[in-house]
Amino acid sequence: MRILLAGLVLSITLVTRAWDGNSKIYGVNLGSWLVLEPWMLPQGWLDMGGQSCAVCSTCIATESSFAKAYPDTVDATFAKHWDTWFTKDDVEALTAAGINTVRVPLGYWIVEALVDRSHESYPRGGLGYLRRGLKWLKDAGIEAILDHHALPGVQTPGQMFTGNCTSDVQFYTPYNYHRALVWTAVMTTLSHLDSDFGSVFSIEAINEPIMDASKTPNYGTFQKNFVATVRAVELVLGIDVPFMTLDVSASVSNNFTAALSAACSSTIFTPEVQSALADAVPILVEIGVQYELQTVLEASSFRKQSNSPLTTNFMDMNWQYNNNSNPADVADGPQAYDNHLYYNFGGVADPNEKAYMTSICNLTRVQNDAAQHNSPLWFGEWGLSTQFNATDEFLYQWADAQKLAYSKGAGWLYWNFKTEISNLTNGNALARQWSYLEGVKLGFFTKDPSQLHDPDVCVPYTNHSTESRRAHHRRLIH
Ligand SMILES: *C1O[C@H](CO)[C@@H](O)[C@H](O)[C@H]1NC(C)=O
Ligand SMILES: *[C@@H]1O[C@H](CO)[C@@H](O)[C@H](O)[C@H]1NC(C)=O
Ligand SMILES: *[C@@H]1O[C@H](CO)[C@@H](O)[C@H](O)[C@H]1NC(C)=O
Ligand SMILES: *[C@@H]1O[C@H](CO)[C@@H](O)[C@H](O)[C@H]1NC(C)=O
Ligand SMILES: *[C@@H]1O[C@H](CO)[C@@H](O)[C@H](O)[C@H]1NC(C)=O
Ligand SMILES: *[C@@H]1O[C@H](CO)[C@@H](O)[C@H](O)[C@H]1NC(C)=O
Ligand SMILES: *[C@@H]1O[C@H](CO)[C@@H](O)[C@H](O)[C@H]1NC(C)=O
Repeated sequence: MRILLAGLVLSITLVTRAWDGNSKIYGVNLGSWLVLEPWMLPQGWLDMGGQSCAVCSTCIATESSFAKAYPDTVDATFAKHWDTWFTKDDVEALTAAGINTVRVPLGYWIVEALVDRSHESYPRGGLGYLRRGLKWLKDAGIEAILDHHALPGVQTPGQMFTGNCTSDVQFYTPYNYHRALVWTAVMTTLSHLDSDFGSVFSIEAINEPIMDASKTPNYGTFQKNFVATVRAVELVLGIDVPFMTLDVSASVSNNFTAALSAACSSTIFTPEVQSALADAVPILVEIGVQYELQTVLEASSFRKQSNSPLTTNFMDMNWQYNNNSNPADVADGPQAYDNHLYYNFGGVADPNEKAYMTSICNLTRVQNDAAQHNSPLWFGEWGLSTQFNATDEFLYQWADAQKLAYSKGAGWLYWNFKTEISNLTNGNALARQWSYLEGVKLGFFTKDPSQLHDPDVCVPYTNHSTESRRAHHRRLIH
């Protein structure tokens, strides 16, 4: 439960802030909303003025190249996209489909002050749409994970989802780690103090860093600083943080930004955390003005009595290799882990039905992660897409088997809640294997996400007995 004192208005909102670790996550990503990936809406992107090319660095195929090409109209063009790609009707459709959680991919540029406009360009105004969407989700009882999906300096080469398709990866540097921590301080503050953010229970530090840890220097230190930044903001808010106490002087107890400012000089925080908090203060003041949150941020009693901490979230340890750090080492309070699994890009299983089923039914990622203390683990991205032309009959099984595998962990979040249906996507050919709502419509997903068409779908692929294999063989032939 959290209590917000806004002036004379006392509002009490029920929020199960800390994810209890038991309830399963049945979720979807709100992809291509606040970080637009043109491949998911090819016609819509062309209509906006974007371009299509085989190598995304060679044309207008990302938000930054779009913003650079259309400096005068980019904000209005994107406002229209934000307004229409994810709507209240979508929230109703997700509710009807039993979805209880969403993962919201965000760019660093949603905190506009972090963009260095001398050489970076991104659309402005996304935060207003994020607030509106989170409020709808809260009202619908759907919880949200804020996913820092596109990092300052770009965290991985050659991808539309980083907002800037480039081979020049600059995220793993002190300057950009710092910007990501400031982003974290701002988002943590809003998650606790802006009632529209009431659906948020977790923040993910970084989506899909480079897998080869030798190319992500000091990522382990960043992980530590990420947790420390979230907990530092929470300590100022009066939320219990293990082994730490902070006296917030009465003189600032009605002005959160002032209290945060004062906390920056507290030596209980490392210099890097102090400086991230300090840089977040003026940004919060600005956001307060822009979104009429001044009362909440600067003129309300903010100390919490019973608010629970956010769940910090990282890609799991097994995402990386080559002497990588273990995010479990830096946990301080509730923390969860994220793994992504796609078969269509290759490298997971041979491109045929049997190999896919054998692989997913034997998946050991949950146990492997648990052995590294990376629990709870959710599968924050997965899909029905395949390297071969899948039949409808296979997709029923493929959906069931993946849901079964991922539910052995904390649950799953499908990529994506929807994709475009147009001539450029051959009607629903793209949506059939990438859109959850289309998959529900086509019957691949059960109406209740906790259910399966066939709970025994994996029995033939896990060698408990030769009898079960035969039983399945009959079913395939049938
Ligand atoms: C998975 O199941 C198959 C079929 O029963 C079995 O042959 C195999 O050894 C199992 N393990 C792995 C890792 O594939
Ligand atoms: C994209 O990334 C490159 C390489 O880091 C950088 O030089 C360029 O300024 C970035 N572009 C934008 C528009 O942010
Ligand atoms: C709250 O504190 C901030 C940071 O010190 C300051 O800029 C702002 O004026 C204060 N607001 C009020 C309403 O006192
Ligand atoms: C492994 O990483 C740690 C911490 O980042 C570092 O101190 C150590 O030198 C690395 N070891 C090797 C063999 O690269
Ligand atoms: C898959 O279907 C498409 C469209 O019908 C066809 O062009 C393609 O050759 C098929 N691919 C395979 C591997 O069968
Ligand atoms: C798709 O193409 C057909 C035939 O060219 C055309 O009649 C129809 O209007 C197009 N639909 C859309 C949504 O563009
Ligand atoms: C499955 O089969 C493999 C090899 O055929 C075997 O090593 C393994 O122990 C079997 N697993 C179970 C659970 O029977």
